[in-house]
Amino acid sequence: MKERIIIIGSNGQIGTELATALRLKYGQEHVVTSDIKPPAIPSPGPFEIINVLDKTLLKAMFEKYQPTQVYLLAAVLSAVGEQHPKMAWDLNINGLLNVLDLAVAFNVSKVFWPSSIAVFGPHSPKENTPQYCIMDPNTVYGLSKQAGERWCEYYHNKYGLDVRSIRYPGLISWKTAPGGGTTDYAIHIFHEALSKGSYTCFLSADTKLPMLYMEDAIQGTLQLMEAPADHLHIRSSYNLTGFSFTPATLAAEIKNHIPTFVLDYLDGDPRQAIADSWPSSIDDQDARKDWGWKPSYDLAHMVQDMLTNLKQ
Ligand code: AKB
Repeated sequence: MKERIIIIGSNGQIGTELATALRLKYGQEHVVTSDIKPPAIPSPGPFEIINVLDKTLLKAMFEKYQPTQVYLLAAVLSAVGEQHPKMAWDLNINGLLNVLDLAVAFNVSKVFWPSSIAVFGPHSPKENTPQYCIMDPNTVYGLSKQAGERWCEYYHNKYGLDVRSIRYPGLISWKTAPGGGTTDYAIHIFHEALSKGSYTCFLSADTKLPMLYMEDAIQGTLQLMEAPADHLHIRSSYNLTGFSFTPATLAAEIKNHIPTFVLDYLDGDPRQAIADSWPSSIDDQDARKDWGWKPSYDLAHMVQDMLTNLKQ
């Protein structure tokens, strides 16, 4: 069967790179990208302007393309979510419900929806956070991702919808800017290390968070979407990680390439409290067992790749 794929929210950090990978795999015309605005750099292949909260237009897009797979990436992230809590809840939850309903109505074969380490909270175990544990998220983004996971599992159990999901940690990439999250510092630091030789970090030196290089995130997402359905025993969302680091360890690694690099820290940023409520490291053994997840980048390899690409 020829796949017909729709990506909703394709202009963002994940969408931009996922669209390229899916077009390479399935062919340009088989992947429709969509967002609320045209992309800054137009890419070849079909594109639609869509707001996932506009049910009428969304349904028209499903009617037009009759998708076999849908990737819903439109979301408000953690830091911006705290500034606009109701808007974040509305987009993250009602956008998801609109897509799940249409996916059932149009017999879509597979749906992908990203969750996040933000589903965990201050009472979740900090190190090697397991798939199942206490989850008490205290950001609107985390609340919406946790509720979204419950909805995904519900649609799978109740309507047989093949919905698949990953709890992404912080994603590090050089092609597209991050979109208003707490882990964004781990990208800004590279840009400023190269342009100014210094960076002021909004998280403290010892704030350890789980992270993943975008190339691995895209490979992992494709791997999960290709896995046989009966191998997947988690229909909420899979824990996933690459490696964990603090701003201080990241800076030390950058200094191996730019010895004069200077990192200092800003006190009192609201993103610190968000980071403090999240895990420091993640246990992703279910993803490894069920669909063969294995990241290929470690911290040193990621830093080298980021600097090489951003220099060009
Ligand atoms: C954020 O910082 O909000 C995101 C995430 C970890 O989901 N990058």
